[in-house]
Amino acid sequence: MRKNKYIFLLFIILTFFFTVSFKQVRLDTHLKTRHVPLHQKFQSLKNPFTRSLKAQRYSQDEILVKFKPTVSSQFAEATIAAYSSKKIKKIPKINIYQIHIPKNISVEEMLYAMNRNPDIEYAEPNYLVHMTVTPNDIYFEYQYALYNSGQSIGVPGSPQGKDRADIKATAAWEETKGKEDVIIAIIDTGVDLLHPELEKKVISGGRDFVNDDFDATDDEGHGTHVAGIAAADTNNNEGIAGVAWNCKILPIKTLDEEGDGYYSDIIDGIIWAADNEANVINLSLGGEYQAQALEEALKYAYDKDIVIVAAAGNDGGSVMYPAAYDNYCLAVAATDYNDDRVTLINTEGLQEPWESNHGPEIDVAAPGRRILSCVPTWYWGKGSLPYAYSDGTSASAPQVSGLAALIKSIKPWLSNSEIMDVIRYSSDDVNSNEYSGNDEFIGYGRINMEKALVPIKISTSK
Ligand SMILES: [Ca+2]
Ligand SMILES: [Ca+2]
Ligand SMILES: [Ca+2]
Ligand SMILES: [Ca+2]
Repeated sequence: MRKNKYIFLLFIILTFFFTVSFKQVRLDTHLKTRHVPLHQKFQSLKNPFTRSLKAQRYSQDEILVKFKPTVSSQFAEATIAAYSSKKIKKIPKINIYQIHIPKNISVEEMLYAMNRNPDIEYAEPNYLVHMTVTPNDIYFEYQYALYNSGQSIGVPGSPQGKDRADIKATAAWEETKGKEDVIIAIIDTGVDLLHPELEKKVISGGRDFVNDDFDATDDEGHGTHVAGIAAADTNNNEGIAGVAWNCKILPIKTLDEEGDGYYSDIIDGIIWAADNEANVINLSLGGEYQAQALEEALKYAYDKDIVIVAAAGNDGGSVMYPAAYDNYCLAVAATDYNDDRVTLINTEGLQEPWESNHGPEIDVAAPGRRILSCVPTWYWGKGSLPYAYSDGTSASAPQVSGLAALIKSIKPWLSNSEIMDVIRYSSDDVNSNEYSGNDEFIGYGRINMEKALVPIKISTSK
């Protein structure tokens, strides 16, 4: 048997990575009706949402000018004309002129000139206002990891999260929702190819190294959950939002129906992903042991410019393999809805308390507590919706994979190592009180999609 030569290699125990089994948490049909008013309420939240202004994004032929209070309107308008500009309108009450500047001068030059005029209080660009992007997926409000307004995490009675302890997805989606030619390989238990949130996202039936066929259908559930987090069909009025709205999924089954697998299958999966145009590889799995063959497979994929993201593990011990391969992987730890690292202390009282693994190999963290995503349509049986909450660094890693795919979409010229650095250096050092800077618990910090994707951002004045 092919596996014999790898007999010395050890099992990868998937349960390390989703220590807490799926929680249905009443995402069943009776909740559906309750969702209608919530959905409407969510939509109406659009207007007061945080708005952002981008320094590089302002009108190229209009500016706003305020004259000193001693200046008459007549004189103000004559001054505007003297700059070969035209009044568009005067904004009443605050006496600000919106003006059109001539073609032969740039906004910057005009602002420079006008701001030196003693009759003018100030002149500034006419910035564009962007609303943060709120997808219409009906369970988006339960996805605190993407946008946390301090809402109750899940069903009523569940804990309250901290305002904006999230990965800033909505602001990042202004910048990009991803390109269809960017592919995330999900090396896992497979993916439910017929799931309403995934069927349009998978580029093929993928590859199944457990049963040696070309149909990577998920017979366990884990891979479907991971795939949904990274790139569920988004803004389709259904289910959840994925991090990478438009990027595609390449399903690769290397873990069996129990969630276990041989290193040999993981190795096959990594190489197959690398040979089948994956841009990002997500590995929400791991084993305790180093293996040179595994490292070589990672190198093979890395040398093909692929970003490799791996979960750190959930047993509170040292970082597992492959995540611990510093040269090739982004190792992802788990935080919660308060931006705290997941530990045995803050999961006390759970059926299965767990802790995010730690060590110098950790690069970044992402939320891993009560993460809502897809499960196979057969999972709960008839009459229930195919979504579930789950816990673990397995749920953290695909958020990072989704972010890597978005960066690749908008900046295809960046190398894998550059993308990995962008993810590291744009993250928020949310434990700086205790561990300033890069540390072995959350690495550089909880990822911040907005900082990773939006080049310059000026907040609206308070
Ligand atoms: Ca199969
Ligand atoms: Ca959706
Ligand atoms: Ca590392
Ligand atoms: Ca830190």
